[in-house]
Amino acid sequence: MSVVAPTTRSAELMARASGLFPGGVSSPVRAFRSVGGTPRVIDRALGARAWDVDGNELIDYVGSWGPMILGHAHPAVVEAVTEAARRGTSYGAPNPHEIELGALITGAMPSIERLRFVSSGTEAAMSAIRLARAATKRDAIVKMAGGYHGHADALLVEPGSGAIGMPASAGVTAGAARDTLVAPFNDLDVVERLLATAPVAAVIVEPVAANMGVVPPADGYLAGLRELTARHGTLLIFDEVITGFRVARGGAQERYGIAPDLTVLGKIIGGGLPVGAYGGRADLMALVAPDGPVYQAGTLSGNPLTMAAGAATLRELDASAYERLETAGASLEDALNDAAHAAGAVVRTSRVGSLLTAFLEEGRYPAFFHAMLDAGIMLPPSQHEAWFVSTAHTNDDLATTANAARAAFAAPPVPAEDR
Ligand code: HOZ
Repeated sequence: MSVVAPTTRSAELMARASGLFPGGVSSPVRAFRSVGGTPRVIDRALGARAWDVDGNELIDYVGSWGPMILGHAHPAVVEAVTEAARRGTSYGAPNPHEIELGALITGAMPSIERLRFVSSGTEAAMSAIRLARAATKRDAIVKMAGGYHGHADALLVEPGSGAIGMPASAGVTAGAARDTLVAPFNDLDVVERLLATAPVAAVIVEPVAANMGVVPPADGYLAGLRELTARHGTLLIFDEVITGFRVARGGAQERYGIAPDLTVLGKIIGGGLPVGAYGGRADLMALVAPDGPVYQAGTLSGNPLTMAAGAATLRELDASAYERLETAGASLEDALNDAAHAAGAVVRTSRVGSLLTAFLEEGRYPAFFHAMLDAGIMLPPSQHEAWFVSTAHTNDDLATTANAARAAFAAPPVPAEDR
């Protein structure tokens, strides 16, 4: 007999939240609009688990949308943040933690010769585009349909994540969108045509698309982008906000062996605190203020808590961590495929390392999602987001997840009006 967990306290808090925040949330996808129902309000999290305010224990594959690669409240991260906080939370001046984190990043990603810390992936992508435009003296950029690079105006054209399916956000002016050209992901022909017809400052791409569900690059795609951009004097920007330190220590650029001109980072490098960074070739980064004319600044950029949390996280991510992430991701994918087969469900899994999506038949994700949640498994509340496996997920957690999936894959679809 399955017992549906009480969620009264979550419902009460969400009722209050909806009077305070649009959708009751601080970021749209958390509002459960694409799966229906009421979000769980989270009280605390430890390792691979989160507990909602009603005391329900959940195995967590959201992982704060990527940063929690070591699981929640990892002792080394908690200690680093606590120690840093005792020394003050922000100085508006250089601090040793940012120097350590900067060196850890450049050590892992050789294409990043210099970098600048900011406070979110949005800020990092926006700044990288500004830099590319200044360096090339060109206005146009190319992004991929369903590619998500945060919510700067020029990048909210055919975006992914919570805005997937929108041509652009309301409030983005025609002027801001005019210079953004769009190509389908994994289609080199369209990129080639765009670069041949207009002077393009940069091609920005998630090297593994992870905001339309996980979609790996086709063989030769990233190499093709590298070759085409080099041929046309266009910069290649990898948005590794999700893939950086996730699909390999050196990110997708290490995994696929392609060096971009500029890289955008976020998530893991902040250890669960707000962060972003952009960096790349030294000659390009020399254009950033105060060395050069491209202005960009931030009160909380490089703040010591984030930098300490990020450095502590990266120090833990050794070769054995990546081996574990790879095996755990692969065994979860295999178990999900077996569960789907046993349930007679049509499911296509897509995975790169510890990043995966189970694509269900059209309209079936909401029922699957809720059946999993009722069984104590917290998945992203959208078919178009990635699941994140951490080093804290045990083999038992993965087996529990697969068992739950076996029943959940068979859940009847929720009618659209009930979502
Ligand atoms: N844009 C994030 C997913 N791709 C969601 C962030 C959040 O809601 O926390």
